[in-house]
Amino acid sequence: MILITGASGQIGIDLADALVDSLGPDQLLVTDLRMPEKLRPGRKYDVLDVTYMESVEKIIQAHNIHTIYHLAGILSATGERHPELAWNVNVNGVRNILEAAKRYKCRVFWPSSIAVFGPTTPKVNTPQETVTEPGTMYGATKVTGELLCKFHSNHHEIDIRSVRFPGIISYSAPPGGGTTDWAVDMFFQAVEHGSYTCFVTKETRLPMMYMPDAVKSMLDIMDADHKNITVRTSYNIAAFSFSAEELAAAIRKRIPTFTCTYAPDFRQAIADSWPESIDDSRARKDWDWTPEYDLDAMVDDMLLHVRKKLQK
Ligand code: AKB
Repeated sequence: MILITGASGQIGIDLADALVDSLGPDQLLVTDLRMPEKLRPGRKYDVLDVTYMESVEKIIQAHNIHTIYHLAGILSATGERHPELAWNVNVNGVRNILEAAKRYKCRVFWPSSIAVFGPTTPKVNTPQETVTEPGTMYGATKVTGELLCKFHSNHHEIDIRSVRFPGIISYSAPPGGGTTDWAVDMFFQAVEHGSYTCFVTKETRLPMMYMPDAVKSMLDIMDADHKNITVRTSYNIAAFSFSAEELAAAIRKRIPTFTCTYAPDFRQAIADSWPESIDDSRARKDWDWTPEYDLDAMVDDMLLHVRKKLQK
């Protein structure tokens, strides 16, 4: 059986749907700190706090888990406000999962982030192997996680695969506590209210990706031949980059009355420390990574689904 941790989060909901679609029902155990209000068919639910090793082991044993998508984690903005929580959940969580994967011979997917990069990293077309000196606690936990993945892959021969996600745009579940959340909020506010106050400046440009491509990246890397995986920290992956002003313009093309104002807060400094664009040639070469959505296709699809969701 496959285990997803943090399954009620932004990525977990869509990944679970994709796994149920491709594997059929009853292959999936979805877990989070609390049971969700709405249970979906085709999967089993349980409660799991990944910071407790005994709980992680119990779940893996009880459900005969062979593959783990370890998505439980604290994002960048929450991590800056609650650094100890971020360290506990992100570092102790991944440590427990990797330790359990070693004992029970599980394969693991773990998401890293562009947050491993920082002010001293080249900002444009950021290479796979480069300076990783993040200024945030979230970034520090992701660098540590990447090194733990590499250590366990090399020393214990666990099959761990990872990608460095950019900001992810989606409509199923809201992101929580990230610096790139403005790109999602802008769609919902544009459809609901026709206006949005953005918490980064209009010039802020970040790498982003539409959720179907994020899900595709996880399934593709997990399907790839073991011998082709040459990066055991985490792979750079990219789809497109845009500034807040460019996203607002793309939405305005479809909703001409939409207005966007800018009121940067503490998240601006985090955004300023991250790359503008990412070189993902290694992922393309090793496991044929290719995103399907460009900016226009993403905006069209997002507006369609957000309108449906908000009944507008
Ligand atoms: C965040 O903004 O914290 C995340 C990320 C880029 O890892 N979306």
